[in-house]
Amino acid sequence: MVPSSPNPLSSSIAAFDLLNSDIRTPGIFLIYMISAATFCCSLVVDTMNDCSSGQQNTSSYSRIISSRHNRPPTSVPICTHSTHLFPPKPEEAQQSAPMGESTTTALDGNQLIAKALARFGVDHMFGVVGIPVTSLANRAVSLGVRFIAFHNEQSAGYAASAYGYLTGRPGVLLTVSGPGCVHGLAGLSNAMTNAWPMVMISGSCDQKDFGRGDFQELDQIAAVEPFSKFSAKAKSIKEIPDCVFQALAEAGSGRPGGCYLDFPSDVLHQTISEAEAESLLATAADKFGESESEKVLKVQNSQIDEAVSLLRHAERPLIVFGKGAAFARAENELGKLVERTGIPFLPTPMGKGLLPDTHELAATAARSLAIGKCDVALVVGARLNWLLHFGEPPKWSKDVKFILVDVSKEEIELRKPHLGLVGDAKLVLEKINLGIKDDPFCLGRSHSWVAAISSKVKDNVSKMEAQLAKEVVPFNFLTPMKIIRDAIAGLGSPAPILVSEGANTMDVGRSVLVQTEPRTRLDAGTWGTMGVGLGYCIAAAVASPDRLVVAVEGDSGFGFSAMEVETLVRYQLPVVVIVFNNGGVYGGDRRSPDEISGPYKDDPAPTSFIPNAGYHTLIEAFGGKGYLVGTPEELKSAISESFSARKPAVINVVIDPYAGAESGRLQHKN
Ligand SMILES: Cc1ncc(C[n+]2csc(CCOP(=O)(O)OP(=O)(O)O)c2C)c(N)n1
Ligand SMILES: [Mg+2]
Repeated sequence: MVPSSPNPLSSSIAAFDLLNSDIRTPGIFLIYMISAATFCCSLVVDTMNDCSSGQQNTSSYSRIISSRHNRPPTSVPICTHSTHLFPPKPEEAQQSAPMGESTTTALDGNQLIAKALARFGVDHMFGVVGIPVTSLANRAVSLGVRFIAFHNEQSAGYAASAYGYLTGRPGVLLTVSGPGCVHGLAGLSNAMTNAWPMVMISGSCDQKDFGRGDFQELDQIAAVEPFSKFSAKAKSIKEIPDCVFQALAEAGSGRPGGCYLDFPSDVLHQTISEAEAESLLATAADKFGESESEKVLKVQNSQIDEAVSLLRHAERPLIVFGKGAAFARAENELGKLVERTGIPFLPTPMGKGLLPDTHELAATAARSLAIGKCDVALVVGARLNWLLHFGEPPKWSKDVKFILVDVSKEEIELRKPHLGLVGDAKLVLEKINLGIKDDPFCLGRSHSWVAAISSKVKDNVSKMEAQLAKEVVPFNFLTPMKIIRDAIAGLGSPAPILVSEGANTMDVGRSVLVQTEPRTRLDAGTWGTMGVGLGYCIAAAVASPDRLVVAVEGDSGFGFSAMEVETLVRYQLPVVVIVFNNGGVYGGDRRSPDEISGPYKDDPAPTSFIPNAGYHTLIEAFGGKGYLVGTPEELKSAISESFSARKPAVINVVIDPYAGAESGRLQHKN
């Protein structure tokens, strides 16, 4: 234990004024036996209900749908078929095809879901298989959908959410029922919070056994409700195409977010003729295809005129943008606006790179001045939440006029800006640019506001560079961060995707590491979520195969998903994970001895992990490359070798356990 003392790092970082962000059990055999018996009974019952007679029941089996978009549930003709508890082999599927139809063309629920996903354009799925979804994963693979198999649904869910962000198309997570679905909620809620498109698909227990304590039974529709913008349960095979298409379309429409699909085990094993499947897929594609992905633009020309006028007449204008603008791929329009008007800009953490951090109008290193003194702030695809101090004094001036550009009307109603522009960031910026083009204005370098910001930036950057110039061993955070920064810069374009989590590690990294290309930074995000790291790395590597992925993570942050290093090695992904190992959450034990008493006072501190843990050996256990480094030379050599190899690697960087601060830069929230 050490007495608390003022932290040299926090004061030097404070000077550099940057954005704060932020069973299988032995009993399974018994279950199989019971399941097999149930299967025989249900076959008899279901055969009586078989729709080969052409009868349909549309009243009592309508699909369970919950949508925050108030879309009226679509009534789907329902047909119950014989149920299987195990994935039918092709020949079994043929046997269970309804009488009178060709026995060579029957599809089961797994195949139909896979077809619907592939037809919608899903190319990757992330997840953990098991009862009842293993066959679904295999069916999808057979149709060209790559399945990335994880150790834990949390990581797979984070991967799906980041994949949605990076590609602009919903990332898909597959989980088993009950506990798998619960683990997946981590990813689903992360997608909702970050406004990233994602669909979680879970198998669920047999419908006729629900409520009787079935294997991994859970009311999954109720469980996902707080974390999804839309959810649906297919209660019959015929409902599958509509459910899949609608969920995928909803995930990306309006404000993107998480959607959920529930497929009971019996539905996965029902069968349908190929002809009928094709017709249902075509209908679903018609209903939920293109129209859902239309971009939102609900602004009047007069509002655009007002926005232009506010910017034109502002004395101290500022453009703030976030990951909503990154998701909308608004970089070109932002670039035009900044070049044309000469207005300084400030990205939020994941907005970094939309315009290069090195741009002369980047106000990142003068953040307090920029937000504290601006009189008009155009905020694009960024929420005025805690990350932006709610847009309130004392961080912002009380007279600042906000022009908010957001895809969600509700967000604008919540923040009550001076002017709200509802629409996709790229489309709204196009209109603003057009509005300015006819009567252009530009502040210019000598404008007092631009000059004040640029002078503050120069001042803070030179203070930071002076800190970075010192080689401190045992490592503080700055010395290794500078080495990483320079190595990344040396790679040029395409820039690597940077993944970052941790407290001190992420805070310092955000200040020091430079982003020059859009969507090249993934971090703990709006929720400050630890554990996203490896899932994000995997998503980034498969979404952008031309880019190296570099993760810079605290040892605690890394530990949340560290087993996924095996996944990196299994798929041979070009990911280098650099772990800042300071022996725990924020580093060493900072409690004073008189602070702790009682029978467990000699236990390790809640913040402490095993000192000098051999994190690099984790990846070696699976055949990946591990490095243990403690000096600048060792770090440079490990980085140079692993960056060129483009193979999975973990660099374990030993950091002084007392170099950081408790809660990093969020001590005021502690
Ligand atoms: C899911 C989740 N659990 C717990 C936390 C609380 N928390 C914030 S930062 C952090 C880890 C900080 O330690 P480390 O990653 O080693 O970074 P360091 O400050 O040591 O560089 C934790 C556990 C969180 N943000 N998210
Ligand atoms: Mg740590």
